[in-house]
Amino acid sequence: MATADAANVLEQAVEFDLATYLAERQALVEEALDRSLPVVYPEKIYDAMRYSLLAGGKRLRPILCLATCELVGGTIEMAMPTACALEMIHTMSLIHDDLPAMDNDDYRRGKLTNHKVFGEDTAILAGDGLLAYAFEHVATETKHVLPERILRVVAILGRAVGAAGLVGGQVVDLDCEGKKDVSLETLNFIHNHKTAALLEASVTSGAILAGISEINLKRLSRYAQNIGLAFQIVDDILDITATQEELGKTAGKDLQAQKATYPSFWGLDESRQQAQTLIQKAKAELTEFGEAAQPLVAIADFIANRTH
Ligand code: GRG
Repeated sequence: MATADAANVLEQAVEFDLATYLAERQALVEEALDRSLPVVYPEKIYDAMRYSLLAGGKRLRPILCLATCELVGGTIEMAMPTACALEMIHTMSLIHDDLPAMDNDDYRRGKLTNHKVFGEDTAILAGDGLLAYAFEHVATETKHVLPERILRVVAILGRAVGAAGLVGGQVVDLDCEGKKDVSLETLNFIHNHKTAALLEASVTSGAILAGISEINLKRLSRYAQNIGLAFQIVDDILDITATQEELGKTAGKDLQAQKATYPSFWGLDESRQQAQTLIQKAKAELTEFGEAAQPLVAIADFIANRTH
């Protein structure tokens, strides 16, 4: 695509009504999540799973999955089970992250954390239940998609969750606690795995369900890796600059725990700059997709400018 055309796509994205787009998608995702997990016996575990799954949140991962499926010509219906599975996996990681053995937090999404309400034993099991159910849900509920694409998505989700993804990032993060000599390389490893891996799986899975080409899949992967790291830089900034009310969780935790963060390396201004650079790089990967990529362009900007 010529440079002028690329600039045009970015300009049109300014006019794109992201707030309405996000609100509509959030409503669809909320409804699908609610329907995905009815309460049956033993009610206690379903109540605990639903407590965190339906506690709000931006629903960014499912929205990205729906957006890339549509970008490649697929439908919302094709991607919704995977979109819900991504939110189940994300939610389980938050439940486990908040446990006393991990980050030990009392608040999440503006509510008491799962273990504070249901106890540690049930919170661990609620996370496990959501994780297993995510895979079941993709396998049993995905309709009008070739089985080999569904299988590929299952493999992508598994990799994003395990030691090559969230678990690997979390383990290095825990190892680094209290250390003063954490390198930028290690910090990048942690967040490429803890945060960017699931965002990348969100972006690629939707596109795979709709049958994307390998070359365009690589473009979307690079888009996702860039927004993933930018997302975490902004998360670190917000931990310093936002209030508990805005975040829905305890603010200032990184400073309190003397954790290595991007602002601790670069300061706030340079961190903002680095996030902007990553967002520009992410958006540059979308030029080939033309106007259809407007939602992804706008979501990248939203990530850089978010306040919670
Ligand atoms: C996945 C098997 C398995 C275990 C979990 C605890 C753990 C291993 C990993 C930690 C993952 C984690 C909590 C990463 C932080 C990611 C992050 C920036 C979360 C905040 O995401 P938002 O802002 O939250 O999208 P909302 O509430 O809006 O969904």
